Parts: sequence; C-alpha cells; structure tokens
Amino acid sequence: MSLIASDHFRIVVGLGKSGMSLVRFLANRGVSFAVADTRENPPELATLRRDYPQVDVRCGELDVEFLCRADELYVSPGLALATPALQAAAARGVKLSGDIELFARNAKAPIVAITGSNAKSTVTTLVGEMAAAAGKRVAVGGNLGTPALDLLGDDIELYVMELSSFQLETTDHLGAEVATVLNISEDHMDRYSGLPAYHLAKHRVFRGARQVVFNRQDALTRPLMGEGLPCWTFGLGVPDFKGFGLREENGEKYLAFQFQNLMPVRELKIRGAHNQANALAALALGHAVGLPFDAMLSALRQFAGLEHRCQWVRDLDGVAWYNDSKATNVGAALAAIEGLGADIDGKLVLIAGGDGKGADFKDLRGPVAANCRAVVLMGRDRELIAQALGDAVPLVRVASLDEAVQQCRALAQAGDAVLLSPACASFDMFKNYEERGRLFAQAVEDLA
Ligand code: UMA
Ligand code: ADP
Repeated sequence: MSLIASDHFRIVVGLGKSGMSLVRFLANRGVSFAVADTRENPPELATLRRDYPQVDVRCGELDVEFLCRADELYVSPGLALATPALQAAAARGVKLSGDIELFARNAKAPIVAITGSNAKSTVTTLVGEMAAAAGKRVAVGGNLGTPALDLLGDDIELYVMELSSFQLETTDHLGAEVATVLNISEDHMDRYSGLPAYHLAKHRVFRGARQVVFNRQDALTRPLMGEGLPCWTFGLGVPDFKGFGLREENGEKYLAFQFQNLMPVRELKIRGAHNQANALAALALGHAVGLPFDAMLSALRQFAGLEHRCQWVRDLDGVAWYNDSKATNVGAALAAIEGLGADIDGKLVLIAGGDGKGADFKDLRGPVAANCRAVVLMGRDRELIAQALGDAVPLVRVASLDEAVQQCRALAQAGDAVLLSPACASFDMFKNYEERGRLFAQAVEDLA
C-alpha cells in the first residue's frame, strides 16, 4: 500500500530529474496530478510527453490560480521556496512538500541520511560500498545519482541517502535510522538569508531520527534537539567513548573506535586529512546500522575516491596535476588546499573562480598564502576572489580554462602540484562541475 491519499490532487513543480521521478511515482500509484515548470522547455518535457501524454503540463511563469488547484505541491530542490508564486499558494493553504518527504513516507527499510556542506557524496558512496561489502541489498542516491523515489523497492534492506539543504527544506519528517550533518561552512548564500537559515535547513535531517552521528570538530553539526538519542561521533582527534577518531601507536597512525585500533591510515587510498575524517564518518554511520567492521574496513581499503574530488590526473615534468572541480564552495577548496598542500614537497598553483553563489572568499587568504605559489583566476566572480586574496600571492587572470592550464604549466616548478579547486559553482562557464573537470583533465592530458 502506498502511503499517499489518492483522492487529492497534486502538482509537481519542476520537471528535471527529481520531477520526473515524482511523475513516475504518482502515475504508478494512480494519483491525479499535473506538472508545472518556470522554464519554457524543461529537461524532461520530451520524456513526459512521450510516456505520459495525458498529464497536464504548464511551462513558463508559474500561475498561482493553477497551483491553488492542488492540495499539495511537490517542489523541485532547484526552486527556492521563497519563489513568490509558491509563497502565494502556501498562503492560500496549499502544502509545499518534496520528493524526499514522499520517499521517507514510503521507504520500508532503514535510512542512513547524510547531509553537510562538503563530503556528502564521498561519505554516501563509502557507506553504500560498506553495506554492499556486508552483503546488504542497498540503494544509494538522493542528491547524488538516482533520485530518491526511483530507489524504492520491496527487496531493499538499507537506503543510503545524500540529502541537500534544498531537499531537506521540503521534508517535514525524515525518520532516518541514523542521520548526520558532516560539516557546516558557507554555501548557497544566494538561496539563504545567511548561515543560520542554511544551518536550520541542514538540521532538518535529524527530524525523527533514531540515532545521530556528529563531527566533534564542528560544533554546528551537533543536533539542536533530540537529547537522549543514541549518538556516535567522529573527528581527527583521539576517540572517546562512542567516538571514531585517530590514534597513534609506535609511529603508526590508525583509524580507531573507542579504545580499539581498526586500520592503519596509510592503507586508505583516498588522501588528505579531510578524507580521513570522511572514512571515520562512514564507519560511524555504518556501525550505527550494524555493519560489521571487517566488511567496512575492506570497503575502505578498496575505495579510490570519486571523480572530480582531488583526483590525480597526471605527472608532468615533476608537477602533479589534480582535478578538484567538485570544490564548488570555499570550505571544499580549503580542505583541498590544506590537505594537498601538506602532502607535497613544493607549492600549489591553484586555479579558482566561477559563480561564487554570494560567498565571502576571505577565509581563502591565509591558507592560500601558506600553500600556494600563485593563483590563476577565471570566471564571473574572479575579481571578488582577487580582492579577498589581496597581495597574498601573485594572481594571474585568464579568460578560459585552456588558458588557465597553459599559465599553470609556466608557473609550476618541479615538486609543485597544480590544483583546480575553484571554490565556486561552474554554471557561468560550463554545463556543470563534471564538464569543467573533464575539460580540465583533457587540457592537461593534451599538454605536450
Ligand atoms: N529550474 C527552473 N524552474 C523550475 C525548476 C527548475 O528554472 O521550475 C532551474 C533552477 O535553476 C534549478 C535547475 O533548474 O536550479 C535544476 O532544477 P531541476 O528541477 O531541473 O533539478 P533536478 O534535475 O530535479 O535535480 C535535482 C537536484 N538539483 C538541485 O538541487 C539544483 C540534483 O542535485 C539532484 O541530483 C536531483 O534533483 C535528483 O535528486 C544537483 C545539485 O546541484 C546535483 N545539487 C546541489 C548541490 O549538490 O550543491 C544542491
Ligand atoms: P558534496 O557531495 O558534499 O559536494 P563531495 O564528496 O562531492 O561532497 O566533495 C566535494 C568537495 O569537498 C571535494 O572537492 C573535496 O575536496 C571537498 N571535501 C571532501 N571531504 C571534505 C571534508 N571532510 N571537509 C571539507 N571539504 C571536503
């Protein structure tokens, strides 16, 4: 039985990947619904017209009267809830909801819910691989990969979900078996009034959770409510009771739980202190849902990291080239600059810039001064970054990614690393961060 009333009328607002998953879900359950999208030609329009020709779809400016015909709107995470037409409908009693709320109401297996400003995809993938190594029928997705509703299945034993703050805004009750906020730093400031509003959205992940995991090194990840819930922690320090952390013995650094060493850090393929924190977070989440340590550790040993996250591309004339195109905010770029900077003999030549999403770049200045030989700046907000960096290191402005790669070739010295870690979204110059990363890797491969 689907936990959705069939006598109500719904409208799916936004016809991208998540909108199309809603269409399939509602149509399969015989619920009456329509679709709206502010774009004249939304990405899934052709698929909708082909597979569901009977569905009423309205493209272009949202019509409040039309929206008010629905009891409930399922709003895409790509659309701000502050959109005036949505607010007008809400004021007239229409409920604003989303695909994750529906997913949570219909999922029959436990949910591992993962949010945070950075590391979501890495930790989600890791927990998924740990569960698979433990022989579980596991479904992995959400903000990453497959939309949540497409994952639902009667044979699934565990859901591992990456959730964005946008998805959480429309989720009233997630009811996860274990939920975590991995870290909080400024992101999406073009959608939020400030860090407190963004923080509140992220913390909705804890609603109805039976266990929680938080980061001992980031107070903003501690649940604001839910005193008394079983709670596990992770952090790069020595672990405490209930904690995952790092311990040193005879000069060897270990991933550890409570008083037990689990595995030497050097056995991880993923590099940098931030990735050690990610491994510990994944262990804490897996432990909370009862995955055995031997399976989790074997998954950790295998995991070589995801594409576009501090991914090694090539060595050329003693210079290593890394693609960290997924660093779409300042916090992510800082983790890469400090993590990689500490790992190399020379200095970093950094490529940064793009769509800054309203971020403040001042936190880059100190770590850039300490770790970088030069910074090559591109994209719409390059002057904002230039202002924040001041005279910390030499700055070079370029008009294209190809030009950036050529400049880095000239600037880097043997022992250095070139790092594309833009601290910005890509949409001003590229289709998405994947395209930016692919074009970078191609330009680097093409260097003679
Ligand atoms: N848009 C309109 N009008 C609309 C609807 C959307 O102009 O009526 C525009 C908005 O600029 C919006 C963009 O289209 O940002 C994409 O919206 P969409 O409805 O087409 O998006 P989906 O394809 O459904 O993708 C969404 C998530 N996108 C966003 O949150 C922006 C995907 O996360 C997610 O993978 C997918 O659902 C499946 O769950 C992407 C993302 O960038 C990867 N997420 C952000 C991030 O990781 O930082 C939060
Ligand atoms: P998300 O899905 O949250 O964007 P990813 O796993 O895709 O997270 O990583 C995105 C970026 O964040 C990467 O470019 C990486 O350099 C950076 N990053 C990874 N782990 C951490 C961490 N623990 N803290 C801060 N930044 C991180």
